[in-house]
This record gives sequence, structure tokens and C-alpha cells, in this order.
Amino acid sequence: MVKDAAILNVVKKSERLWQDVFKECDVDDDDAINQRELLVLMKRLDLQIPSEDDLTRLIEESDVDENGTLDYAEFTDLIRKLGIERTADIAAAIAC
Ligand SMILES: [Ca+2]
Ligand SMILES: [Ca+2]
Repeated sequence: MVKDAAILNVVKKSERLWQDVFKECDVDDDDAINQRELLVLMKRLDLQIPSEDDLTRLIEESDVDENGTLDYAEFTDLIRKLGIERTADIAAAIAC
């Protein structure tokens, strides 16, 4: 299945880019994205900035272990929920 392999390749590539984005956003280097760091990311992505309550709710929805911050797995879950489809484009724009 050549087609599936190609799709997998794209997913893998954007996965790597998101890891870079995650690191880039993790300003205090604690391997987690907190509310403030997420807000900075959303501004850079030109997303609609949610209210503080919405932002808290957004994090809570993806914060599986309920520690108030998003680790990488939780972060990618959030990205999926936000419906960011052009992951590679956006990640590339941020990475440079
Ligand atoms: Ca952090
Ligand atoms: Ca968490």
C-alpha cells in the first residue's frame, strides 16, 4: 500500500515538526505547556484568542493526568481537537 505509506510519512514528518513546536513553546523548559505558553502559541498561529475561561477549559479537556499543564501527548491531543489540519505548514512557519 504505497498510498498509506505516503500518508504515514507525512504524519511522521508533521509529528517531528510538532515536537519542535512543542519545544519552542516550552519557554521554561519543563517539558510541559502551561496556560501562558499555550496562549503565546495560539497568538503565533494567528488563532482566535480564547477568553481565559475558555483557555482553562481547553487545557482541562486535554489534560489527561490533570496536573494543569500539557505534556507532549496531551499537547498533540489538543492540536487535534483544535482541528489544525495544516500541521506541517503551521509547524514549519513557527519552526523558522
Ligand atoms: Ca513549560
Ligand atoms: Ca498534563
